[in-house]
Amino acid sequence: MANMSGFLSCSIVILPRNSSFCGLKKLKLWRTCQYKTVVASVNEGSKDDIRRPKVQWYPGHIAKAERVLKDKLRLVDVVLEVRDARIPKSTEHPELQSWLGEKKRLVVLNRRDMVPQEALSVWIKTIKQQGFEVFDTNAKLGNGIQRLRKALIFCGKAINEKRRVKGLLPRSVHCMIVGYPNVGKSALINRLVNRAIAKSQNRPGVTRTFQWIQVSDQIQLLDSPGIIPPKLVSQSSAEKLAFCNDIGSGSYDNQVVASALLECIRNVGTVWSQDHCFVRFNERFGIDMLKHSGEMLLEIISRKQFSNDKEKTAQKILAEFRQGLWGPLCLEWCDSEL
Ligand SMILES: Nc1nc2c(ncn2[C@@H]2O[C@H](COP(=O)(O)OP(=O)(O)OP(=O)(O)O)[C@@H](O)[C@H]2O)c(=O)[nH]1
Ligand SMILES: [Mg+2]
Repeated sequence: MANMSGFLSCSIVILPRNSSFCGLKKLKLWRTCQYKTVVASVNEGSKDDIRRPKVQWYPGHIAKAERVLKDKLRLVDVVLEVRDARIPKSTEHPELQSWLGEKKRLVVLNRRDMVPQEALSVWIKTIKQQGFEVFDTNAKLGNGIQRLRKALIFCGKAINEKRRVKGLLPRSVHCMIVGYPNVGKSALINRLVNRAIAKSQNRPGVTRTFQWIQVSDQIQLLDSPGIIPPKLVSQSSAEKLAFCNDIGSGSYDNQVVASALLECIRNVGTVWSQDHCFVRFNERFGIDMLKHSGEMLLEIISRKQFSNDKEKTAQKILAEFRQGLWGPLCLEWCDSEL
């Protein structure tokens, strides 16, 4: 795991006397370098990652879902790609664009309630710069849904205008919802339809079949099972999917992943004004997160509160993070921030 001790112990810098301008410049440069190091380690993981057991998940039902999804794409006008706002980079399917070709792709950053506004704004700006229309939603409570609905109706109008020119009758816009498992695809559909029509539960792999859902006479949605690439982009991304419960729990070791999560949070909390998480963590477990490595934190909490049961401790840590009990946290930053 990235060793942050150097960064932390150096966070107080003594500037030489009467060199305020030059010193400040140096400090800024030094901070930028540290920032880059931390962001790189958060996004890419460190060399030490290779020492940890690999997280890999590609069950048969996902392989099948990918095949069907490619086939169903012929039937849709628009694709709504749902990502987890806590890890927008790790929940972007690397092959999606090549499957879509010229088809319209809208990006939804869901779980907006689970990340700080600052992080959300930066991600929205970055994805917009990549040429996509972006929507931020909370599919659990329904925030941001109205804007999305309007955008889909707008897409439908453009399609029907082309149909009218060709002498065809108008029809509803056909939109497929795609994304990694457990990012909130079905919850989003339920919000768009205003009733619980698609099965939505807090575990990956709930939706197993493709299901057409008529939202109104203007919009028809296709719910789809979560997909992930056969080989995950990097171990750092794979671990983040595990932190966020976006891949099957059978594919990783809870203790390894919980330690890695704590290490990751030690990094992101330090850099991106997300340090409320340290206070919350201290309130809950009575430990200063910055004083120990992720592995040590797991060890200490297990000793102090769980009679040395490290598995139970790991499950508790993962559950608390996934419930958002340490406050809003975005676990990855965009490269454009570097
Ligand atoms: N806090 C929060 N929870 C959400 C949000 N959207 C969805 N959820 C919850 O996340 C869990 C997963 O949602 P689903 O809609 O089943 O996710 P999915 O992408 O359809 O998952 P699969 O069908 O397994 O691929 C559910 O418990 C939802 O209530 C959100 O914006 N914020
Ligand atoms: Mg689903």
